[in-house]
Amino acid sequence: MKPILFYGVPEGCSFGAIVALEWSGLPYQLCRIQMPEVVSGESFKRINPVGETPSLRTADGRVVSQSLAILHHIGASSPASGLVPAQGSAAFDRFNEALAFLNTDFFESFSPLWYAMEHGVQGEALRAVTAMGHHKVRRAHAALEGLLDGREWLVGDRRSAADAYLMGIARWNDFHQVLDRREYPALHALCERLRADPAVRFAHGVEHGEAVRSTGAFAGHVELDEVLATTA
Ligand SMILES: N[C@@H](CCC(=O)N[C@@H](CS)C(=O)NCC(=O)O)C(=O)O
Repeated sequence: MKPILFYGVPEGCSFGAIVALEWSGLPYQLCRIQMPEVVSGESFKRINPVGETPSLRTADGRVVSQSLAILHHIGASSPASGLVPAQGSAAFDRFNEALAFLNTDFFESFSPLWYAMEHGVQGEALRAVTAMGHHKVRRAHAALEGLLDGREWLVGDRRSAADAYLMGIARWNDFHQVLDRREYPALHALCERLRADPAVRFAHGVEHGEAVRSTGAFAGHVELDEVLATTA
C-alpha cells in the first residue's frame, strides 16, 4: 500500500510534507482536503480526530498526524534521502531544534493574521491583532536569520525536511505582506533557492489544482471517500 498524504487547501502547512515526499523518492498518493469545511467534518475526523491537516496514512495502514511526526516518518522511510539526519548525531539535534522552532514560533507568529482574516476582525481590534501579528512575524524572521547564521540550509550543508517545512510557512508572508524578506539575507536566499526547486513548484501547482509533473514518485490523487471505504 502506498502512503497517502491528506493535505489541506488553500495555503496549508501540509505544503512541506508534499515537498518532503517528493524529495524522498517514496511512492505516495495525495488526498485533497478543503479547509475549513471538509477538514472539520465528521468524515475527515475518522482520519484525524483533531480535524487538522496534514495526516499521513502510512504504507502499513496506520495514520500519523502532526507535521513533526509526519516529516520524521518520511525521513525514516527513506534513509538514503538524508531528509532527516541520523538519530543521535549533532545534525539530528540541530534538525529537531530547527523543526520545533518552525512548527511552534514561526507557525504561530502568523496566527493572529490568519485569525483576523478568517474571523472578519475589524476596527480597533483589527489594528491591535495586526500589530501583534507583525511583531511576531518580524521577531520570528530575525530568529531564523540568526539560526541560519549565513548558512545555505537550516541543517548542515544539504537540504533537509526542515527546509521543506520552512517553505510552506515562509510563503505566508507573501500572503500577508508583513515584510520584505530581503531584510533577512540568508533566509531570503534560502527561500529563493527553495522557490526554484522542482518539488516546491510541484507542491505549489498541486495546491492550485494545476497539472504539474512530479520529479518524485507521486502516484496520483485519491478521494477521501475512497480512502474511508478501505479504512477500518
Ligand atoms: N500542529 C499541527 C498543526 C496543523 C494545523 O494547524 N493545520 C491547519 C492548516 S495549516 C488546519 O488543518 N487547520 C484547520 C482549519 O483551517 O480548519 C501540525 O503541525 O501538523
